[in-house]
Amino acid sequence: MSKREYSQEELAAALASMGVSDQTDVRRYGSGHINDTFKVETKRGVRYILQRVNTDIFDVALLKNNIIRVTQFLKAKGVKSLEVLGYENPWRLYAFLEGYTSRDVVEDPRQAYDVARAFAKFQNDCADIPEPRLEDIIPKFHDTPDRLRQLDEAMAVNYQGRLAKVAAELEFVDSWRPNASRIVEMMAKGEIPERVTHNDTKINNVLVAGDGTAVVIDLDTTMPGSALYDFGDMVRTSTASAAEDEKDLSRVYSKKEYFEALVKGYLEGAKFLNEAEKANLAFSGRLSTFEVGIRFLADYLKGDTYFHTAYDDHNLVRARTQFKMVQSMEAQAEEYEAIVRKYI
Ligand code: ADP
Ligand code: GN1
Ligand code: MG
Repeated sequence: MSKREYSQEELAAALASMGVSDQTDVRRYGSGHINDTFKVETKRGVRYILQRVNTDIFDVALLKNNIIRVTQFLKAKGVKSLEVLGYENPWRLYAFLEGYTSRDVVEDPRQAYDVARAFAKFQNDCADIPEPRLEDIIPKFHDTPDRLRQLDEAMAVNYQGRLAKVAAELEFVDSWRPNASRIVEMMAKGEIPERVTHNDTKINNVLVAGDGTAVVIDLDTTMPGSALYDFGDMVRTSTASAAEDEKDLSRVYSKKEYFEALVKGYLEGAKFLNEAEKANLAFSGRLSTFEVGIRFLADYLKGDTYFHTAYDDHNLVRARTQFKMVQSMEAQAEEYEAIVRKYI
C-alpha cells in the first residue's frame, strides 16, 4: 500500500488533541512498514514522534491498552523505553529519543552484538509483567503454517495476474513447507515455552547510542510468543549484507561474522533459554526469514494491502531478498550451528 498523504491541518489537529500547538515542522520519519510516523519540531526545541496507528491492522483500543501497560511497567522498573506523552486513537505522541540512531542494515559486528543484547534485555525486562497475560494483539502473528495458509488464499486472489510472475518463488516455498511447523509444534507440545516477546525485532526497531546502550521501540506486537521468533528476526535483519529491498540479489547474503556477534550478544543476555530453544537458534533465523518472505509474497499476490510500498513490485522484491537470505543461511547451516554450539 502506498503511504497515505496527510494535510498539515490534519497533522496539526492531531497534535492539538495531544496538547502540542507550537510545531515548526512535521514530516515523515523512519522506514517502518506499518504505521504513519512523523518527526515533530517545536519552537521550544523539544522534538516528538507523532504516529498514526494503522487502523487496518490493529484493534486500536486493544493496542492502546497494551502499549500503556508495557511502557508503564518498564518505566516503573527504571528501564528506558518509549515514553507515551499522548494517546488519542488512532494518534499517539512519543518523546523523541534523542542521541540514538536507528539503522536498516548492520555495518559492523559490534552493531549486531548491541542489537542482540538489547532484545535479550527486553525479554528479561518483560518476563515478570504481572497477570493477566498480555493480549494477543495480532493472533497467530508468528504461526508460520498459518502464514502459508494465508499465502494460499492470496494465490486465489491473484491480483492483476501476478501469480504468473512468481512461479520460481512458489517452487521455493513448496520446498520449504515441511519446515514451517517446527516451532509452533514444539510450543504446542510444551518443549518451547511461551514468553513475553517483542515479535518484531528488526534492526530499525531498536535505537542504539554511541556507547552501545539501546532502547527497544515499536512495542506494538509485544505479546506472548516464542523467544525463537525474536531471535530469528534478528538474524533476518541483522545478518543481512544489504537492504531488505535490494534488487540485485547477488548482493544479498547472510554474513557469518554478524551472525556470530548476534549469537554472542543474545546468549550473554538471554540466560533463561532452555535446551530446545538453544538448539533451534540457527534454525529460527531461516524460519523467520522464510516467514517474512511468504508474508511479502502473499501481500504482493493480494495487491499490496498490508505493508507500505513505494513502487509496484516492491513486495515481490522484498520476498526475493528474503528467500535469497534463507538460501544463504542454508548454505552456511553447518557453520551457523557450530557457532551456536561454541557460545552455548
Ligand atoms: P512501524 O510500526 O511503522 O515500523 P515504528 O514505531 O517502528 O513504526 O517507527 C518507525 C521509525 O521511527 C523507527 O524505525 C525509528 O526510526 C523511528 N522512531 C519511532 N519512535 C521513535 C522515538 N520515540 N524516537 C526516535 N525515533 C523513533
Ligand atoms: C513490519 O512495523 P515494522 O516495519 O517494524 C511488520 C513485521 C515484519 C516487517 C518486515 C506489525 O515491521 O512483522 O517482519 O515489517 N510488522 C507488523 O520488514 O506486521
Ligand atoms: Mg518498526
